[in-house]
Amino acid sequence: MMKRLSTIICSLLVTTLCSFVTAQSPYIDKVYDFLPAPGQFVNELPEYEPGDTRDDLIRKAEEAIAHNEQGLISLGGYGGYVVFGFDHLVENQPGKYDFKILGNAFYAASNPNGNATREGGSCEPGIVMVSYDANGNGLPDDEWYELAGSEYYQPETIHHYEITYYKPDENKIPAPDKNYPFLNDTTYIQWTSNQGDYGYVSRNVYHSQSYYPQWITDETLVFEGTKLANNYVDESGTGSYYVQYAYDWGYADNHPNTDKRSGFSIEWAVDGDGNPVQLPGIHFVKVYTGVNQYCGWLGETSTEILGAEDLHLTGGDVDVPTNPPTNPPTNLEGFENLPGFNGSFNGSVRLLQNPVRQQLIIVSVQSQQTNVYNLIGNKVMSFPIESGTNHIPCNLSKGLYILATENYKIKFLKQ
Ligand SMILES: [Ca+2]
Ligand SMILES: [Ca+2]
Ligand SMILES: [Ca+2]
Repeated sequence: MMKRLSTIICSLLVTTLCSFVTAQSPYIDKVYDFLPAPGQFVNELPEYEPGDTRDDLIRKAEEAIAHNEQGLISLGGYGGYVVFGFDHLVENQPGKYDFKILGNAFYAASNPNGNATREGGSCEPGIVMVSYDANGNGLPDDEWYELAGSEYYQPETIHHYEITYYKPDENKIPAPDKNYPFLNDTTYIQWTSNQGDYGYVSRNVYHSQSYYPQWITDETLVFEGTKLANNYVDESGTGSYYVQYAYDWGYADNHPNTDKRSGFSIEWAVDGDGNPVQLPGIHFVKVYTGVNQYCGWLGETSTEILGAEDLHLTGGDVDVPTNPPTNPPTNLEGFENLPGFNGSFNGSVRLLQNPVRQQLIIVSVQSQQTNVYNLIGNKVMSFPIESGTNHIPCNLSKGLYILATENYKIKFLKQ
């Protein structure tokens, strides 16, 4: 009887262990959403077929990148995104890369200017966000957190950027580029942003299909997020050789897949105000194209995704080399002696929209005095802020400044 009982227990254990093991795939299990911004690969990667719905395209994206298929999907121009998930909690292990995202980034074999010290080639950085299934329903309907990569605190990085693309009239009279015959319509798809800039996604002779997602009937497409500074240089000076330089760390499709910097650590997570957040792990990932740039004959820069994997299951969970900061840098190049600065950042104040145009938009949890200093340490503005969102007119000349309260300090760029 004992033997029989232990056999039953053993087989139960084996069954349980087996189901436990088979339930944990290191790779993407499911794609939950997919919406590329307009671009030359839209409706091709994956392919739109007449009659396809949004669900069909989500399924096609899943067939391409889930289960280690390593097909390729293109997220199009700035803001285009994919949301995917794992079948288990990807653990946040301290000091370790936790998961990896596969793109198609590569470094150029040659650079006409011999700028060998910078890694560059085809690097199309995508912003990565993560989510923990807090309500346990298996769906990505919980809080999202951005992974603050190397550029997060750079003054050129714009947070809360919002772009609107306008559905094109496919039969409009094209406006070809006189100098670049491969651009056959330079006013094809118009876009505007909440920063006051605007432009067009051009059409080129290499891709003749519509660049606007055909399964979307809306007249406009709106995307919101963090926008990185342009990362390309026309190294030829004549538009024939563009190099997109890699950002340091923390972005998808930014370093080759063989580079450990295509890995991500969940410890980099911040909330919408930039406050660091410690998560036990994550179930869901969102990636969106993080630059809004156009490189001549290369077209718009678009992040591509081939897959993702849990590095704790594939054995690639090496140490994060330099323990990058998840807080704003505390060594602000000599400005730590500014009056009232105690060297810590408690997140009670945030500067929205950096670069600054006509006004400083400051969110604060308390009323307090606020000062602005120029780069030689002179106080150039001083004003009180209230609890809540403050709109402070700013007519400073163009340049870099420091905004400082008692316990918060940030560099900003006045445009
Ligand atoms: Ca959920
Ligand atoms: Ca980690
Ligand atoms: Ca790419």
